[in-house]
Amino acid sequence: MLIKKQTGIEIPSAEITPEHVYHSRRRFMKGAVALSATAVLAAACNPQSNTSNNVPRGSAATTGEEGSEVGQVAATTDELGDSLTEYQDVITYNNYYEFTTDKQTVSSMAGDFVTSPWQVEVGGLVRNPGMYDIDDLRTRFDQEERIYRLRCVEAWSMVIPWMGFPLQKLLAEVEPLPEAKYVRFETLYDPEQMPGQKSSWFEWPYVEGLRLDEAMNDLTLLATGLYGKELLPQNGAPIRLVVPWKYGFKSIKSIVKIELVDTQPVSLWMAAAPNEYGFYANVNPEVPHPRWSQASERRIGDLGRRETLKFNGYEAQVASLYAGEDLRENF
Ligand SMILES: Nc1nc2c(c(=O)[nH]1)N[C@H]1C(S)=C(S)[C@@H](COP(=O)(O)O)O[C@H]1N2
Ligand SMILES: [Mo]
Repeated sequence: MLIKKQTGIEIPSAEITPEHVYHSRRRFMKGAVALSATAVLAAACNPQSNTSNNVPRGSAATTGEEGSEVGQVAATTDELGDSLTEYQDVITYNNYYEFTTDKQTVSSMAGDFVTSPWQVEVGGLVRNPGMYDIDDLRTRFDQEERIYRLRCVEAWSMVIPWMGFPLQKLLAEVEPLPEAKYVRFETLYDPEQMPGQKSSWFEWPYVEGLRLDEAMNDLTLLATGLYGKELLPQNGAPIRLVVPWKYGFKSIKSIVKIELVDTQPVSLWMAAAPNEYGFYANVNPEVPHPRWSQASERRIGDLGRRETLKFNGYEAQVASLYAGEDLRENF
């Protein structure tokens, strides 16, 4: 039986140390600490700093405002029969370090983020580079609904009905050259709008990458909406990547640049924690994170934990991408 909580999500039981706290501590101990770092550390470790933040202006989360309606949600479960995560949970429990490392404050902090006008530059090793306007991207390719499980590396997960189009359609249009081996993605860099980018813990902007064959896989989605509504800023508006068989951090938000390249991109997380986050980051219950197991996960809205599935349950669709490769080596 599936037991659902009555009242949205609760603060996670912090069975794991949140990433930013750990890195703060680690760098602190290394002595590589600037003045602002002390503040970050204090904020991260002080539970009161979480509650002092919940008074922001009218944002989606605080007003209950939703994204504009653009479609309908056809199903109530994914293909495994797992229930969709409540919309309110999807838009109020977010990882978006450009705003804050506090998941439950992202939605209010991101409320005023300007997502229009917006352009995405697609270039690098392609025959037809171009600037795409977001409105063009929304209408040029059929918007499909894709219900995907999202598995965060922190061992929580959701089931989200996305809307968008396969990245392969955009790539087909720009025509990667034979030398192109990887796709590199970049989030907007705008510290005035995204205060988290003023933090020197990370090398901004957020960067992610895929091997070209991963990028061309039919599951790989450029999402512009969820739950039949336009994306809200906290979920990566106006356009973000969704790669459901990889840990959530690969699904980069608010993309402004897509570049075809011949060498493996270095992602923000690879640079920040090279011993923890590899380029591939495929969901794999058998490969623990250095500090916690990945064998199980907490589905937001459920009680208890469930087993984590290899490739997040998408083995049939993606295992062939890694035939003959060592999945531990290639974490
Ligand atoms: N630019 C950017 N993209 C990002 C992140 C981020 O901090 N910045 N967080 C990632 C992580 S860790 C996860 S789990 C997912 C969360 O997506 P959601 O908030 O829409 O559920 O976004 C990913 N994309
Ligand atoms: Mo994540």
